[in-house]
Amino acid sequence: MKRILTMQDLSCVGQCSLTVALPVLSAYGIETCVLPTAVLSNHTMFKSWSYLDLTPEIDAIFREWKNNGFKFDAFLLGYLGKKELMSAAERCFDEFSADGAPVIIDPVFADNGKLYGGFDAEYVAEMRKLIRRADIILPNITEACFLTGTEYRETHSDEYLDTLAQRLRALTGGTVVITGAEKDGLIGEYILDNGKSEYVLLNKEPQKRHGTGDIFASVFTANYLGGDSLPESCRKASSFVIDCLKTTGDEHFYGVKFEKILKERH
Ligand code: PXL
Repeated sequence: MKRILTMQDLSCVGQCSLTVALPVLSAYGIETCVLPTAVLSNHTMFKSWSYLDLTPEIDAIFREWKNNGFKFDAFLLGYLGKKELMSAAERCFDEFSADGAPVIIDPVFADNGKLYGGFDAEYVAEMRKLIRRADIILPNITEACFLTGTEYRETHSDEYLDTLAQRLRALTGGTVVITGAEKDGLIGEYILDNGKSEYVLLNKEPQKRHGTGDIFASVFTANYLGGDSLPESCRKASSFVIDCLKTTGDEHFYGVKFEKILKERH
């Protein structure tokens, strides 16, 4: 059985980051270890939140992991929150990777053309460096634009997506999976892997909800580590997110009811 380390925040309320990654990865049979980057009362799409930065605890955690000889077979990074955590992430890859452990990074700092609250150009610049360590990156269109200095557009031609993907590829050297790519009224991923590009597209649900990127990243990672191909992992993750959106309805504004879909599928 694979042992993964997922590094992202713990938002006590909000169905995102660790409260998604932990149940999803575990349900797929993966031993899931966590490195919480911060504890928030709730995610930052609510009108206010508290924020405890856990950077000061990282040294102690790493010291004990070293003492106990822990290694991880894969890494999934999501919302880190502070740029200081990027060097912690690099230390983590250096010190705690089992042989050949893939690094999957969802940059998580922006959406809908804008940075999330609390992020700035410096954070983006640090993320640009961190993704050099990734085997696979999972940015949405907005993050892809910030990372590559490309103009944000709501409609995506093949050329636009290809430019974004090639620019990202030049930054990371790894596989690029751009999420939220839209084509012919469908939505999904634009993948650039080893010089080959392809779309994975499904029907678009009209509503947008918070946390769906985190669900996508977790389901994608679970399937990919389970041996599915990149496009198949994307297709399963997108279809999972679409089912979550369908089941959630309009009255639940801050996330999606992924628990029901997870239960049905396991
Ligand atoms: O879903 C991404 C995410 C994760 N964690 C926190 C967030 C967000 C997006 O806003 O605020 C705390």
